[in-house]
Amino acid sequence: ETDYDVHAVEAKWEGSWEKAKVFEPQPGDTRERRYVADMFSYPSGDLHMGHAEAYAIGDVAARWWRFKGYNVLHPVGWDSFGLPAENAAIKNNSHPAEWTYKNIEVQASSFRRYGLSLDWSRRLHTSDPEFYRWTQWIFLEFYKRGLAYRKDSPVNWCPKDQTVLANEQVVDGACERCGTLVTKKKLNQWYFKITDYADRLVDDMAQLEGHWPDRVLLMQKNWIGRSKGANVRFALLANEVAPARQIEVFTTRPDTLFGATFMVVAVDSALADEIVVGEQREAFEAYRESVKAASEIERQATDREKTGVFSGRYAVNPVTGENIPVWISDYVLADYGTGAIMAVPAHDARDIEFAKAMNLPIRAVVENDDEDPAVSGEASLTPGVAKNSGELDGLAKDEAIEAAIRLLGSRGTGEASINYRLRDWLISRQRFWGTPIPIIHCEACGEVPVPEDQLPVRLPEDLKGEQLAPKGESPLAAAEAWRTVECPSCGGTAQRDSDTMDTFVDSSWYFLRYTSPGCEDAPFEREKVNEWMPVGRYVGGVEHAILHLLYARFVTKVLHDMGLVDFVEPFTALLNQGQVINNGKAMSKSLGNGVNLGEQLELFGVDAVRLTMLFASPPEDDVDWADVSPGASSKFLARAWRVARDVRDAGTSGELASTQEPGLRRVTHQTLAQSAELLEQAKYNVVVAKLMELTNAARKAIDTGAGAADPAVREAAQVLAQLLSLIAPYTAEDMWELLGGEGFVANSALPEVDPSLLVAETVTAVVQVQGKVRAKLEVAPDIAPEELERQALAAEPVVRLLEGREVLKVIVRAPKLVSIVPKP
Ligand code: ANZ
Ligand code: ZN
Repeated sequence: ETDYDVHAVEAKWEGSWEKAKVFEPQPGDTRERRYVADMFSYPSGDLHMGHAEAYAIGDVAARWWRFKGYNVLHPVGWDSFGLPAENAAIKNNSHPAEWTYKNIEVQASSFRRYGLSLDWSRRLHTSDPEFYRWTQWIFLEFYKRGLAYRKDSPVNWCPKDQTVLANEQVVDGACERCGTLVTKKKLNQWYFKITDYADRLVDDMAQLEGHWPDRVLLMQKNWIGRSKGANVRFALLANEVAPARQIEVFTTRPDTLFGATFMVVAVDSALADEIVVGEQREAFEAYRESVKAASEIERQATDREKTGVFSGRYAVNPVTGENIPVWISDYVLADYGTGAIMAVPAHDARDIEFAKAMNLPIRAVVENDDEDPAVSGEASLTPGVAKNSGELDGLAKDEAIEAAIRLLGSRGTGEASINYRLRDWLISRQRFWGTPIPIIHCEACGEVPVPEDQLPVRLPEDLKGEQLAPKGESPLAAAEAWRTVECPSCGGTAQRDSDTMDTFVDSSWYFLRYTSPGCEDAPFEREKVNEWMPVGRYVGGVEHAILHLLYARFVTKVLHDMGLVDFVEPFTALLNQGQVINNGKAMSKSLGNGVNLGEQLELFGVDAVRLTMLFASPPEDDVDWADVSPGASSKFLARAWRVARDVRDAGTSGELASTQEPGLRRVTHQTLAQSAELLEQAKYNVVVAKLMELTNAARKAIDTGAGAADPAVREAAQVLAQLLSLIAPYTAEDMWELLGGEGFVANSALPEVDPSLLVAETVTAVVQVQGKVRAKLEVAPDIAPEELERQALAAEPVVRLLEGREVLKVIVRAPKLVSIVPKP
C-alpha cells in the first residue's frame, strides 16, 4: 500500500484474530491468569455510542495484560431474557426468541467489526436452555438451603403493564416504563434471602476499597443500611375495647429515651390496624385511605408536611414512667425496624415537625449550645452530654447509649440490636421471557423441587403474540399443557410454578460460566472457576452500582458457602465508564441529539472512533461528542501508519547501537515506560497523548534527521504499532505487517525498557564572563532561558568573579551558552 485507507485496513484484518484464535486462552498455558469482563450486553438493538465507549475501555485493559505476559480471559455474552423481547413479540405476533436472537446477531457482528479482543468460543446467552438450566439449578440449591422462599407480600403493581415493579422502578409513585400510577397488590412470590448476607456484604467491602469507585461502595453501604441501636419495648395501656400489650421500637438513639414524649406507628402496618380500635377507628381508616399513593421516598422526606391521627391509646415510657400518646402517621415506614418509633422531637428533625403539627411536648435531653428546641422549633442535633436523663446525665453520646442499653436490659425492656434497610430480593416475575422457576405445586405434597435430572424446565416454544400479553398472572399460567405435570413426589397431577425469575438472577452468575462454558454437569467447573476468578477488571455503567453488583456479590458468597468457589468477592476491581453525551446533555430521542455509532464508524473508521473515545478524557469521565474530533483522530492514525510505511520503503540499515538518532531512542523508551504506568492506572487518554508525541518524534527523524532507514526509527515504529494496538487494532496490525513483524501485533512481546535511556539527557552549557569561559553546567536540553541564567549567575567561579561588580548585560542562548558582561 502507498497510503493509509482506513476502510481497506479494516476489511483486511476484520475477523483474522478470531480465525487465528489469538484471543482464546489455550489449554496448557501455565502463565499467570487475568480475567477482564465487560458487563454483558442486553440485545435491545444494535450497539450504540455508550457500548462503544465501555467496550473500548475494557479492551485496552485486556490487551495490555496480554502484553504484560498474562494469560487473559476476555469473554462475550448476552443478557438475553427480559421484557422488551416479550413486548416486541406481542407486537409482532411472534416468539420472544426471534427478536432476541436476531438482535444478538446484529450486535455480535458489530462487536466483531469493533475489533474487540474477545474470546468468541465462550460466548453465552442467558436465554439458552444450556445456560438457564444452571440458573434453575442454582435456584434449587438456594431453595435447599432455605435461601429461596415464598411469601405473600404487597408489591408495587403497574396496572397497565400488569407486572410487579421493584422499588427503584417506581418513580414519583408512577411506573418508570409507562408512567401509570403504581398500586399495591398482594401476591405470593419468591424471594432470595439476601438479608442473611447483609453483614458480610458490608464487611467484605473492605477488600474492595481502593479498587472500586468510592461512590459505588458508599451506595451499596447505604442500600444495605446497617444501623446499630436498640430495640425498646413500651407497655401499651388497655383502653375500653382493647387489652394491654407491648409496642417494640427500633432506635439508634436509646440515649434520648428520656426525651421520648410520644410514639408513632406506621399507618400501613399490621400493628396500627390492630391497636386502633374504638372511637378513633373511623378517623384512622380515612387517614389510611388518603395516604395510599405516597412513595417511600416522599414519606421519609424531612420537609414534607407531617400528617397523622391519634390512635386513641397511650404507652408508658419505660424509663420515665410517663404515659405518652401513640400516634399514627405515614412518616414511619411499616417495613423498617419494627414499624413503630419512639419520637424524640427535641433531637430528631422529622419528629419535631410532627410534634409542632400535632402540638405535642418537646423535651431536650442533650446538653449543648443549641437553642432550646421547644423554643426554636428546630431539632437540636449538636452532640453533647445527656441531661434530664436520670442516671445517664453527664455521659457523652456513646457512653450514654451503652448505659441506656444496660438500663433497659436490667429491666427486661430492651437490648442492643442491629437493623438493615436491605430487604430480601424479590425474584418472581409474572412474565414469560425469563428462567422458569423449577418448582412444582402439588395439592398433596406442596412445593416440590423439579428433580435435577429433569432440568432444564424449558419455556414452551409454541406461545406467541397475544398469548404473551400480561393478564395479571404469568402467561405461563395459561399454558395448560406446559403447566400440568406429574408430581415428582407422589405421581399425582400437579402444576408447574408459572413465574419466571428476575433477569438479575441470570446476571448474578454469568461471569462464572465463562470460565468453563461447555460444562455439562455443573454451572461451572470448580477448578476452572478458581483458576480464573475473581474478575480482575470489571467494566460497566454506574447504573449498576447497586443491584447487579450487590446480587452478584451475594450469589458469589452463597456459592462460596456451598464450597463451589474459593473466593468471596467476584470483582476485585471495578471501573465505571463515563457516558457519551452530546452538547453537554445525555443523548436522547426527545432532545434529538443522538449520535449513531454505525454512521461514525462509516465516516471515520473503527480505530478513529475508539481512539476518540479513549483520548477524550479519563475513562470515568463523560465524553461530549460535540467537543471531540474523530477527524483529527483519523489524521493521527494516518500519520502513525505512514511512519511504518516509510520504514518499510527505506529498509533499515545497521544495528540499534549505530543509530544517528539517540534522542528518538530515548523518546521510544520513555514512552514505553510511562505508558506502562499510565495503563496500570487506566489513564488511557494520556497514553494516546504519549503515542502522538512518539509519532511526531519519529516523523522528525525521518524528515529532518537521519531518515527512515535509521534503526532507531524502526524501533520507534514497532513500539508505536504495539502500543497503538491497544486502542486502534486495525491500523496497528497493518503497521506491524509493514514492519515485517512476526505473527499478530496483538500477540507480540513488548521490548524491554532500556533503563539507561530513561535517564534525562543533558547538554553542557558554557558560561563566559567578559568573553572568557569561567564555568560549565550540565543542563536539560529544554531548560528555560531564565533558569539557565539563574544557574549561571549562581555558579561558584562566577559568583567569585562578580563579587562587588555591577552586571551590565547577560546574554542567554539556551541551552548552550550564557555570556555575562560586568561593569569594568
Ligand atoms: C429515637 C431517635 C432519637 C431516633 C433521635 C433518631 C434520633 P437509621 O439510622 O436509618 O436506622 N426509625 C426507626 N424505625 C423507623 C421507621 N420504620 N420509619 C421511620 N423512621 C424510623 O434510623 C433509625 C432511626 O429512625 C431510629 O432512631 C428512629 O428514630 C427512626 F434523636 O429513635 B430514632
Ligand atoms: Zn405430590
